[in-house]
Amino acid sequence: MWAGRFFEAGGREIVLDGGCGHGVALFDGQLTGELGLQDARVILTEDQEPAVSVCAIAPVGDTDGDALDDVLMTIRQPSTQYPLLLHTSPIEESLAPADATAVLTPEQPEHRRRALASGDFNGDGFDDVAIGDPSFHDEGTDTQWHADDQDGLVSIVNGPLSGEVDLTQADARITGRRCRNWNSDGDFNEHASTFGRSIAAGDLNGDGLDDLILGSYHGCEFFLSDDKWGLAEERPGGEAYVFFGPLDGTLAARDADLIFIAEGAKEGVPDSREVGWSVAHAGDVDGDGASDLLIGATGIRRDGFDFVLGGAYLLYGPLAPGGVDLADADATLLGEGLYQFATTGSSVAGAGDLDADGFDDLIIGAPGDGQGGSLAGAAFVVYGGPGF
Ligand SMILES: [Ca+2]
Ligand SMILES: [Ca+2]
Ligand SMILES: [Ca+2]
Ligand SMILES: [Ca+2]
Repeated sequence: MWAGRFFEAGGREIVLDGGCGHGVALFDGQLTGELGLQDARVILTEDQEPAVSVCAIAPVGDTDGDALDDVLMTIRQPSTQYPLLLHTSPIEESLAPADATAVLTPEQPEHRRRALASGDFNGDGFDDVAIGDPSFHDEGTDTQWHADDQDGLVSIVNGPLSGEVDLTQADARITGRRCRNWNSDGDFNEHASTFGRSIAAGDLNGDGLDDLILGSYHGCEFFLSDDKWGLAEERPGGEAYVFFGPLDGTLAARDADLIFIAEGAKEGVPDSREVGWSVAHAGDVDGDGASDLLIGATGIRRDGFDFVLGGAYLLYGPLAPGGVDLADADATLLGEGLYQFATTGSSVAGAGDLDADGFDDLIIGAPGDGQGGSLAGAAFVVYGGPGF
């Protein structure tokens, strides 16, 4: 479910996303009482378009410069390909594929789960789109040492967009690397990095250009550096990355301007904290005028306890380029109670200034939290202030 401005200036609308196969509906924002699909302003369901199924939808900011939000959605076609459709505003009548402004074909279109975000990375006034594919994998040509393999992909395409867009021709392309550790038999264990599982955007360094925030909760770019082959622990701690705009050309995760690593990663033995399960531009939480950053980590444990609570790391800007050990985060916000696998931090967001005290506030999701009943889930609002 999302909110955005899709129809006209000044309004605010709500998008209901039923998940893959259940369609999507856009409602006006000023509605009350019990409503049905018949009350939606625009819908797309399989009744209307039996050949396609909507899988994911997100507002992607204003890619065409008319001050209204646009809609990007992943659809499944009968060929089990999952292209992305961009509908630019105003979205008056139809979300049907035939009415899309642009059709984006991913590099590996058979993958269904993609992370979407938008921001104006190049500062031309049109929002640009970032598309993460954590399942992307390309073995490269060095099949023995895997020095050139790519695992997880984020494609950035600059707005405005129209017609057929082939994401092999994206304006910028960032890849992660598969996590491997060699065993004593000369063989290796491996697992996907999940690079691009989470994406967010915002201006973190205050230069007026939006910056790209990425998460890779199984990432091991840092401690699997080339001089540490063979020493790597099997459980990577996860990583988060920030690339300052503008974004151009071919980049790797380790080209990031900022890399956030799990506690212990410097020593090659990170705790498996699932850093970067979610990421967010937090707004200005401490009120110093600089943007702050929130990184969800569903694998954080409470000191002295075995169970996994999850939580989030808060980092106050301005952030100088370089590597940041999350042991040095300005605040670690832990889940509450004693709930194994509370998965606190599976979603994080800047909430704006909810209590109107001049400090931006945070919201952190915990779908496994048990305080309201087994697996009832919870969301925590954390009010900003002059510092934790
Ligand atoms: Ca732009
Ligand atoms: Ca910036
Ligand atoms: Ca701040
Ligand atoms: Ca506040």
